[in-house]
Amino acid sequence: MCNAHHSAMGPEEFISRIMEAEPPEIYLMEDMKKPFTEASMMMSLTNLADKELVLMICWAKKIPGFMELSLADQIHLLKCCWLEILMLGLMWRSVDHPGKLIFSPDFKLNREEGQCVEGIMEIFDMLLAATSRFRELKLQREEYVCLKAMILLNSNLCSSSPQTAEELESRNKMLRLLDSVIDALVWAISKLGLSTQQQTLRLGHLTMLLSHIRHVSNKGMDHLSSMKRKNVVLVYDLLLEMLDANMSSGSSQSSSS
Ligand code: AOE
Repeated sequence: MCNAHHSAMGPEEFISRIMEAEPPEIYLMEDMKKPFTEASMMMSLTNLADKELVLMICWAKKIPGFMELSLADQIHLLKCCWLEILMLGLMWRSVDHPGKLIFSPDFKLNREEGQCVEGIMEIFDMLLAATSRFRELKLQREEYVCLKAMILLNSNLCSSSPQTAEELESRNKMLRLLDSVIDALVWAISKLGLSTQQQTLRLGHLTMLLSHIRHVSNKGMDHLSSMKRKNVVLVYDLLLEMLDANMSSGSSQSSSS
């Protein structure tokens, strides 16, 4: 019946809705037995991601219009971009702490601590570099929440062309939603008191950073799959179960189990 509330919403309200959707801070609440070993650091990172992913699903559901997409699109979008979303969140938490990655308030790492996990320092350096760029740009919270929603809605834009009428409709909804997020970002930038020229440049710089985040995420995925034997696979199965339980509740069609 009433889809596309968001297009009638206006950028100000749209931003306040996605600000409200922001997940709470997560504490790892483990007693960090420093120095880390490769296994203990990977375990802590995985435990954190595990908690964050549950909250990420709740977050996505609160984005105006997301629940009106087909369940298949909802799942596909989250599958495509979960590591990018985690990484952007990490960069945001770390933006005021040069040289450090603030995974959570009780789990902060500097690049040297990456030494104990094979191949992780390279990823840390890319994360730190992108974080520095956000610091240079003085990223604002309103802009950050828009970028995160953009990552989600942009993540499967170039994959498989829709076949059925339902798929086509969901894809069109997704594009209109992306329009709303872009409008919201433009509005947020317009509040900063810059010249029109500077506003346009800022929009360009911020959106170009998204391609770096995609790149780091791909590198992170490669790294994670090379770590597969270190219990990461086990968590994956658990997550899939939770996802299933979480997402089938909002489904419009209930033909599956
Ligand atoms: C980045 C940000 C953050 O908040 C937490 C983490 C923890 C791990 C870090 C990663 C990060 C940055 C890149 C690192 C990585 C460890 C190695 C890599 C440093 O180089 C990520 C731990 C990931 C654990 C994997 C769990 C499997 C998830 C499967 C998700 C999935 O396929 N679906 C369908 C779920 C989608 C849910 C929304």
